[in-house]
Amino acid sequence: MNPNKVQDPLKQQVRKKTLISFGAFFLLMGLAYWSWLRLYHSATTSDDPAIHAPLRKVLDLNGQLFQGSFSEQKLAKTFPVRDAVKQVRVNGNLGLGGTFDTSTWKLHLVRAPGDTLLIGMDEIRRLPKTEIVFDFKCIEGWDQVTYWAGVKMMDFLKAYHLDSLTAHKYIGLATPDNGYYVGIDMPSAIHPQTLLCYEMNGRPLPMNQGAPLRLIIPVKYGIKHLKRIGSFYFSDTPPRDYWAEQGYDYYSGH
Ligand SMILES: Nc1nc2c(c(=O)[nH]1)N[C@H]1C(S)=C(S)[C@@H](COP(=O)(O)O)O[C@H]1N2
Ligand SMILES: [Mo]
Repeated sequence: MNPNKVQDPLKQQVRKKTLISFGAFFLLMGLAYWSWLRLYHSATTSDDPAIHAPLRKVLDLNGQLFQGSFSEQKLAKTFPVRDAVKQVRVNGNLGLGGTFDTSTWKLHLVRAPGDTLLIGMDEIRRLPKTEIVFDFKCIEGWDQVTYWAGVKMMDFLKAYHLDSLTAHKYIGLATPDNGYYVGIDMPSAIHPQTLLCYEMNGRPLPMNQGAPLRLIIPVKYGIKHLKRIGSFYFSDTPPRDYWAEQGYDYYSGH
């Protein structure tokens, strides 16, 4: 070592720290670039070719967290019948236009592509009847306590030996003219308070409230309570949903 060159221990320490800092900085930059490269070159998902698999995972996790915010057991609050309003608000008439004959109506239940069951109203009325009084909430900001009756979705599916179809991720419903349509995640569809509903305030559903059969799904906002069900099908990908296509939340739970 050159004896003339006096080594200043403080300077040495500063140099060492500077080197470590630079090293750490480049390492992190490298790591960030590598992560980006991996994401960029990762496969896109079959659901949506624009979404790379790792991002899809984050979206799926968000969906699961959202759906996890209620369990099958968690019930919407119910009320005594006397609390229900007598004048029930009518909101939304998409898919309810034109002349419509409830007497010739049949539910088109698509068990699988090309395998559709036609079910009449008298058959549905013969199934066990369930009533519910709950606070119906519309995303427009109003709510009202209303009284409905029909067959529980799960009782209906069991009666037609369709319970195995609940392995699918979604159900899709549409009005007979396909003017209004919704997609429902399976846990909400088979939630114990979800009804295929044919009565309001103890009387058959009025035409503008979905006669002869509508969905009542208390864990969701009003947009999902499709009036005048025409077709009903099962799917593993999210079925088309009228308001989701306009930018509203697909799940619309509360
Ligand atoms: N066929 C059909 N169902 C529908 C709608 C609609 O426009 N068409 N509107 C939805 C909305 S936004 C709400 S708030 C509820 C209102 O139900 P009600 O008219 O029985 O109060 O129906 C839902 N179901
Ligand atoms: Mo609504």
